[in-house]
Amino acid sequence: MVLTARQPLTLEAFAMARTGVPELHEMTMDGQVMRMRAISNLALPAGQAVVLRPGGHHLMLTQLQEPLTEGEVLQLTLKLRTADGKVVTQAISVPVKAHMMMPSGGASATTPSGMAAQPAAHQHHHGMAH
Ligand SMILES: [Cu+2]
Repeated sequence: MVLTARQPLTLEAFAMARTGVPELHEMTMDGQVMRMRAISNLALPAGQAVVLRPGGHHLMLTQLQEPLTEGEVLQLTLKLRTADGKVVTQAISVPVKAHMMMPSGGASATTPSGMAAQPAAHQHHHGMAH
């Protein structure tokens, strides 16, 4: 997923209906070992495309109540904070891909929050080793 903010925003949280504990994660290499950790927020500088993907920053969907199926469209709500401290929310749709790692053109959406979202599959099950 590529997020491009028109004004400086901070992604603080997100929500999805079927997810128990949605988390923002980042992955870093620690020597030869890929590590994943939760982060409290992610800066989205104005005009800069921030890529969310496996291996980097991603939205982690944990404690899914049912498995994701290819072709379904997830409805996520992003909680963002503006530079002057206001909270804005943005609904985005993310199509589920078979392998969850394939890039996707996807639909793009722009809302009054000044946020353009280009969804690509980025969510993964919490079964991965980390
Ligand atoms: Cu993760």
